[in-house]
Amino acid sequence: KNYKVAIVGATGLVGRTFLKVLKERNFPVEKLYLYASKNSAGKKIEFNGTEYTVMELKDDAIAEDIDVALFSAGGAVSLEYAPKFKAKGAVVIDNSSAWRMDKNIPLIVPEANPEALENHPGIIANPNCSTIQVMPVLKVLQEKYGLKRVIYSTYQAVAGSGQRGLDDLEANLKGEPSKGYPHQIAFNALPHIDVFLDNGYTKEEEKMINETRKILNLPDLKATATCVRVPVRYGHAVSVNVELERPFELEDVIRAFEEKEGVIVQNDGKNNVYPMPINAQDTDEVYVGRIRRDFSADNALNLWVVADNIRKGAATNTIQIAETLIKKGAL
Ligand code: 11C
Repeated sequence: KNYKVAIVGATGLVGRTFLKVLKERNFPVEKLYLYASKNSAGKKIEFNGTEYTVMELKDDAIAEDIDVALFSAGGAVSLEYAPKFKAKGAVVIDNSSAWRMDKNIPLIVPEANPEALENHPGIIANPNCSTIQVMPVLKVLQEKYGLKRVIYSTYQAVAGSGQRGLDDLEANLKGEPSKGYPHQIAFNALPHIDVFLDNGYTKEEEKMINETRKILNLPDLKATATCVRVPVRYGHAVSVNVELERPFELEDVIRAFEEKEGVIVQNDGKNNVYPMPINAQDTDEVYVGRIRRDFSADNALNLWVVADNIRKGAATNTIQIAETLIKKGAL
């Protein structure tokens, strides 16, 4: 069967990547419906030999025969329109943070919790990019040894802020000030992603903690995070310190990562082999390296995890959720 696919936010950074990834993975598309804001309506986009015109997102433009709608147009649009698309019979897979922590909405990384798609309610949430990329790796450790505590420190690319982040970095490199970030990002590091909360954390840090607990179904997992924006164009890196419930042998951990679908081990520091954003760019895998024992705690491990935040962190994971639904006969 081929599917009628809607993309909401079709002209944004993630929206454009949806189209690229659908094409690359030969997703069985029968027809596309492309939606965006008024500013982008009327643009023409070619897909598999057919030219589509981007439509303005409004109630009377929602087609009646959409099978699956991929949303990446921000939380407010998702909150308003996901239920409207669902009411017309579409399954919505949403990239925004709007639905993620709703207890009725599954939050999915296919390599970690595909079982949570059973009896889904018609809206499915795609996690935050920095969370997604750590899940395939942590799932391996959870299954083999149990998780006791996780400490994240992130190094996040400007593409995480969309086109505006990329534009700020380029502007800074020409000596111009940032328009989106509160400070210069070129040659700098900002310990500030998303808004600050009253408890001193940022919302990005809170998202990583809460989403990890939900995806791994460990509501009491001890977890903390520090999220930092760095002047990298594409690809987030996360330093992960993890305490396990049970003892491990390092070579068993490495072998288990090597066997995990979607994970590539790059772990040969002496030969300068370790994951880097510049190599992860434009790929769909999660890369793990710097795998080493943390001698300061029992059963503890340090890891360095890198992925393309726009692909595995957003577009690819969303499309993998749709592919998983197809496999389960749920689309
Ligand atoms: C960033 N992780 O790098 C953010 C972007 O909750 O979907 C994605 C925000 C989200 O800025």
